[in-house]
Amino acid sequence: STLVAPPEDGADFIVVANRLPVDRDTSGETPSWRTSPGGLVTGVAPVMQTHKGAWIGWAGVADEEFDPFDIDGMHLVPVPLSSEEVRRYYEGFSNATLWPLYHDVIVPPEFHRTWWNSYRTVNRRFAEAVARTASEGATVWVHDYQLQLVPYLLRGMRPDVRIGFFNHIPFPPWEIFAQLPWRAQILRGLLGADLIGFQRPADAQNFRRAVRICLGLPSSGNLVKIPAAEDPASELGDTTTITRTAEASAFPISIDTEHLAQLARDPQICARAKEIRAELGNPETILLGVDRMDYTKGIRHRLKAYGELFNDGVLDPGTVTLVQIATPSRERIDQYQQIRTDVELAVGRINGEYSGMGHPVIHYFHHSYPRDEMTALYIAADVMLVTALRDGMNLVAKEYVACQTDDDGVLVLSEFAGAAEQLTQAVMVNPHDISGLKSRIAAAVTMDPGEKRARMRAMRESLAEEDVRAWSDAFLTRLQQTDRAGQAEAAAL
Ligand code: GDG
Repeated sequence: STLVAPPEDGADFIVVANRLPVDRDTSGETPSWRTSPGGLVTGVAPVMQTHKGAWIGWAGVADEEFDPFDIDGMHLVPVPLSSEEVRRYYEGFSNATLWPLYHDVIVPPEFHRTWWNSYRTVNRRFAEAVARTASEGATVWVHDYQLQLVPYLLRGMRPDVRIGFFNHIPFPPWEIFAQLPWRAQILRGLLGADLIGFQRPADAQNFRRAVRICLGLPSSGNLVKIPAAEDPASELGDTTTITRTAEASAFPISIDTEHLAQLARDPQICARAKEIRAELGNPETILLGVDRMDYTKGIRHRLKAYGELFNDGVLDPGTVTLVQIATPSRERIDQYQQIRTDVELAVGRINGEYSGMGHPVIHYFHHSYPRDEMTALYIAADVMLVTALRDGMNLVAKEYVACQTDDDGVLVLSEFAGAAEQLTQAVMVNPHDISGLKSRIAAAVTMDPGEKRARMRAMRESLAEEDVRAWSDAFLTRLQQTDRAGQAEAAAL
């Protein structure tokens, strides 16, 4: 790559993500921007505000270019995408190649060279936008699987910046990752970062093993040694001079625990929780599922187990109901249309078989809700079902726990969600084992109040400490240290 000179008035701290944290609102006379607060915003906002910060990403509107703008104390730099790029880079390579590949190939990933070319083009565009925005020696934090080539490309353009990367989804074992025709390029792309963060130690380990097998680069502990030949910022082309190191380790993401607990204590939201319970006909037990409509979330497995519990006479359709919210997601992708059809068929069958007049056993919603309503649902639910077949973390599980301020609720949690490593007091399930899932759901429904409280309190206490601020602090602190450690290590070799 060609070197890019730092701009005069650049930003010292840059977040790079596929999406900017805003949505375009075209309902009014003049179009405007609405912020869409997510966990990442909470995690990085304090750093954005104390530094000269910027966020670089796509504004969510294809075929349109927007100038940089400021909103809620953040400086946003939009990167344009054409509708063809949305098809190939985003829906294609990101969500129909990488997403299933990184989630244990639950559905078959598709490999298309046209998608890969588009992914490269778009990653280069993002890297160029960062190179033009970052001040001399700036810190750049790149997020997620859509942008895995950005660290390498950026390092080639701007060797002076410090680069962190965080992968929000799992990193697969080599035996699965090896299917990817462009596996070496992806690994090199990530190794352009000084620090590569993953949700679980096992993800970091999978990555380091892939680097060893595929690129022949050994690691010591969490550090990968990068030879000159693999370093876009080095003039030397050899494989024996180690120019720097990259660290790959785990930084489990979390939520804004205190904010959620505050919402959960808000009298209006508590009143709404009671009202929801009444609207559902005051059942003895409310079970809840909240997921993006995605085949990774195990919604079908959950429904199968739930339906069988009525058939077996373990659950009574007169006293139990399940609220399943499946937020619309990636709706133009075939596999997402398929999972929606499958879920809706299962809901229809189970309701048709077991519901009473005015008492459906499943209340199913295919739309999204405001945060307050979600919180009221979390409070109202007696049992939360998180049965993902594979999930990087799963924030829904953590949000549910944070909202149980009276410690009265049970979390059923898949052992295949990253959250299982922190929420160890949950009722753990293997969602593939339908018998096991059934008996755990039944145990959750009938768990005695003392045990419920003890488990919930332990989980709530751990989340009070391990919130999203602690996560971003840990990552960014490590990123500042890694460079120094890396240089010392490289010099010693
Ligand atoms: C990816 C990884 C990892 C959902 N429906 C509504 C709504 N939500 C919110 C939830 C939660 C978020 O969306 C979903 O986060 P998850 O972590 O559960 O899952 P993914 O979307 O797959 O996220 C995942 C995460 O990145 C972070 O690193 O944990 O493993 O797959 O916050 O509450 N929010 C509102 N209305 C809805 O209808 N307001």
